[in-house]
Amino acid sequence: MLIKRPDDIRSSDITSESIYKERRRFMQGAIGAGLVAGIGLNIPSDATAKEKAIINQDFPKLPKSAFNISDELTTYKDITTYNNFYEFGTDKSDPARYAHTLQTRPWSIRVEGEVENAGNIDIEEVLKLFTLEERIYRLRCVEGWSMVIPWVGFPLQALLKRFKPTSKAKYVMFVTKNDPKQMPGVRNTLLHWPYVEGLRIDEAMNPLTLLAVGLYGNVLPNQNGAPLRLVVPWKYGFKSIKSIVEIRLVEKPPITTWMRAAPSEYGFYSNVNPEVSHPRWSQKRERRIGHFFKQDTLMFNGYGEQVADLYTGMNLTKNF
Ligand SMILES: Nc1nc2c(c(=O)[nH]1)N[C@H]1C(S)=C(S)[C@@H](COP(=O)(O)O)O[C@H]1N2
Ligand SMILES: [Mo]
Repeated sequence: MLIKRPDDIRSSDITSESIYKERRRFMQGAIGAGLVAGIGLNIPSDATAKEKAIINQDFPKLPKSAFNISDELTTYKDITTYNNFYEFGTDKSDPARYAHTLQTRPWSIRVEGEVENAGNIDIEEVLKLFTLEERIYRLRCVEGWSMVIPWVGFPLQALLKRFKPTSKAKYVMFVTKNDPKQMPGVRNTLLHWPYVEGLRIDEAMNPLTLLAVGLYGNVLPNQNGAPLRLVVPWKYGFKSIKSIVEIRLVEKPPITTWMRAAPSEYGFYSNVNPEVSHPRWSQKRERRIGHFFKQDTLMFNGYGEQVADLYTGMNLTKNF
């Protein structure tokens, strides 16, 4: 995020393999890598045999969500090898390389603060209690790249309601695990640990806001935020906090990790907005990982119909 400028992405992060794939798609015609309509999730036609073997193993028959978009899916390989998870290093390839040291069992999440029933919930209980579904969402990183990810998850509101937020619960704060033994990157003082994110309560309760436990019909790989991570599709990727251990309902907006690191660059809202530039680069266009040409970034990442109402009357240049 902070470290690389979008211009750096072109040379170093778009692999020659991706460019090769893009050319092949181009030759195959505009529909290119069309999706194989199969059992369970759509599998990109260029998925390797190994990828196909992984896909749909853990959650084979997921209900599809009405919120699913029809954009071509990013490949399993790109989604799981091109990551931001600074607890495991700042390079995009670091999380896939180093996150295997994260122990995701036993794992419990503490829900506390302005709730009637503060307490812990074990990840196994989470998997039993909530109805999982497939949610295909765009993810737009503040750096200028994007992906299309078939998540497995359930609405955050279902979990919050179980703990009964009080009338003082105006914001929700999320906290990532912070263990230097399992997460070598937290020795780096570039960011303040643990990683913290926040939402306004109405954003948290919006039906689009997801807690994800998997992707491509399989449990989340550690590098994608196992065992439980947030997904807020109309906000820049960094709001979607990984490997959550604490959810705290609060009265005041929490100071998030990126606000603390660079308050003039990262605000509390961080809504995807092509009209509001990052101080060091434009947000008008984005590069879909696996594609060669850039495309226009959509207001609220294309989710305006569902979420624009949340911001009526607000100045989104000030509240960036
Ligand atoms: N705990 C934690 N969560 C995090 C991050 C991080 O460094 N630490 N990076 C964020 C950023 S900048 C992005 S773009 C997304 C990337 O999610 P993905 O790797 O699953 O695509 O995770 C977000 N969640
Ligand atoms: Mo990001």
